[in-house]
Amino acid sequence: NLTRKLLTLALIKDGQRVLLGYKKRGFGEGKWNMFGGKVEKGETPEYAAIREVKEESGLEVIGGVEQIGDLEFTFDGEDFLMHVLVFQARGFSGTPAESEEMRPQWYQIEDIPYSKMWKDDEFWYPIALRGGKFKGKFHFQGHEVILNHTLEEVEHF
Ligand code: 6U4
Ligand code: NA
Ligand code: NA
Repeated sequence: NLTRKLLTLALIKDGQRVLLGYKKRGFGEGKWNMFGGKVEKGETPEYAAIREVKEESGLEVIGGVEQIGDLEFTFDGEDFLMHVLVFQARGFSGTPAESEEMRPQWYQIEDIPYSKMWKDDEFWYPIALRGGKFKGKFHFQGHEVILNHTLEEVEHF
């Protein structure tokens, strides 16, 4: 029986570029990732996603977020499951600013540094980047090897 943790990720897309953050500390340290974190007590996942974007990138989400993904991550030999809801910001304002946790940088879609990211990202980013919605499960050995996974595109959640 796995302990479930609820987390968020937020896609910040502006035309053909996306904002990623280099994670300076914590879970996934040293990897480029979208912005996000744990959903805290009393928060909706949407509110948590917007809060994390502000805290980690300095950007203000405008017009709220829309859910685009539902992912579950498990790790061989570990007793927890990370349930990650992926959202897309409908709009945003401000200029990205480095935080304690993340160093933000815009990437053209064709330059996304998948080799320096979580291995699952290359599976679902392409769906997200063309406006699709998806559901998936990834089982890791350590933080670099996917032992098995499922991924499907969905119409809605
Ligand atoms: P603290 O340091 O407690 O404030 P917090 O920002 O709440 O942390 P954090 O950064 O530890 O949470 O959350 C982990 C982040 O990593 C979440 O946004 C989800 C994301 N994440 C976890 N596994 C991932 C994976 N396999 N692929 C991916 N993102 C993942 O793209
Ligand atoms: Na975080
Ligand atoms: Na955070």
